[in-house]
Amino acid sequence: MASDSMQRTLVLLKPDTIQRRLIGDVISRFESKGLNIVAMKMLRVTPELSKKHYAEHVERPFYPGLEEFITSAPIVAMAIDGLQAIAVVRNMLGATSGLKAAPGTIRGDYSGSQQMNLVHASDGPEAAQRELDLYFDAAEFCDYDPVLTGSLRAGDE
Ligand code: FUP
Repeated sequence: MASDSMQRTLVLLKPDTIQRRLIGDVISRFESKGLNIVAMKMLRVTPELSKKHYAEHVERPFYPGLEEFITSAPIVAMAIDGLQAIAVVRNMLGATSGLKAAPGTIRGDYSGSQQMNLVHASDGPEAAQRELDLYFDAAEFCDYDPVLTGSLRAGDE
């Protein structure tokens, strides 16, 4: 990653995205924004992985339902690079609940649920590192020079 403001974030397309056939629509938004997908795979979240991923929520009353949901069908995990990618992607997702997320955001446009909010993204640099390590080995990141970069932003950005 080139500049200081380049970041890598972990994005999960949750079981509702897969069940509703929205994988393509959601990925398309990240591509259209100019972000770079540098790793991607489909997997089934186990209860063990769910407890690691949602460690801060394990004791919360909503956790059992959240685990049941996140393990109910496969997910798609992605590593996404871009300038300020952590905040940019979070803003693209919108508020946690689809009932509150603004129109134009992914959750605002596609979700009417607090739990089934389609997409997860890391909420800060430490979370991104921890979560990328949970889902990907170092060898799975496919860094490359995106040929469109010169048409997506100025050279000093
Ligand atoms: P976010 O960072 O936007 O993904 O949201 P949180 O870390 O606050 O919550 C993690 C997941 O728990 C969310 F995707 C939705 C789910 N959740 C519930 O199902 N019920 C709640 O009351 C709060 C969160």
